[in-house]
Amino acid sequence: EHILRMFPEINTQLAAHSRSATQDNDLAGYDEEQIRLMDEVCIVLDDNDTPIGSASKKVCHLMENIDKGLLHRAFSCFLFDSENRLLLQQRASEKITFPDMWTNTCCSHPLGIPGETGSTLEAAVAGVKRAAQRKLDQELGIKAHQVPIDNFEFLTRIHYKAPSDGKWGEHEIDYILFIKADVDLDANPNEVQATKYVSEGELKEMFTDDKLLFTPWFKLICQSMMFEWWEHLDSGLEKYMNEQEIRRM
Ligand code: DMA
Ligand code: MN
Repeated sequence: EHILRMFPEINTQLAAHSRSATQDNDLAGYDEEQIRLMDEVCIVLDDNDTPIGSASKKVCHLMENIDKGLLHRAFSCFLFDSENRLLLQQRASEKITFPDMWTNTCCSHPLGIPGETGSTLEAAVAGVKRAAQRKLDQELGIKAHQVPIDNFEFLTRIHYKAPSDGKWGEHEIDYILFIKADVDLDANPNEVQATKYVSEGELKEMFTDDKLLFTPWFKLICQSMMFEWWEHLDSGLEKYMNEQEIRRM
């Protein structure tokens, strides 16, 4: 409860105390659509992933709040085609956090709305799967019928913190979701500037190219479990699924 006292910006109900991002000095000069998305409502968490309130995407991503301990819920989706190649995206220059960087298929936040929140792990997993289906369409133009909710697999949760540029950053409990699907892409240029399917070898090769930038969470996941999970995509992935413990990174 003390974290709520530290953050007058956090709403315990959905009443918006803080000023709308569209009329905000912190956001002057950024892309209009990305500014609008900073008004999305994120789920604020305690260290055990229990929802304790909500706050705007803007409030959750300001380093001055993160430095005081503000934490929110997120997901990272990894989509593999039938040849087990991973779909990567390069973030648009318009993104306020981590622009131009290569990363996993799709990342975002479940919203503080009924279908996407959840206090039990089971309900939270259902919520992030819905959020993943929503954002795969918004970022990459992948229609929901090609990525049915029941085809997402939840692996584990990663708690990590990463600054972006000094002013902005991430501090999240990040739900890792895998899905195998052959999909049609129609990338939204406000979100994604390039896409690429890679094999394990091709991704390792990309990491050796120092002209390419990668997001910190994608690097953390690749340095830890990614390649082991990838090896088990078609057999034995079950033993990595539904991990109860939060991995702290
Ligand atoms: C946020 O991703 C989630 C993680 C795991 C970093 P993002 O910055 O791509 O979110 P959004 O697409 O909603 O801006
Ligand atoms: Mn975030």
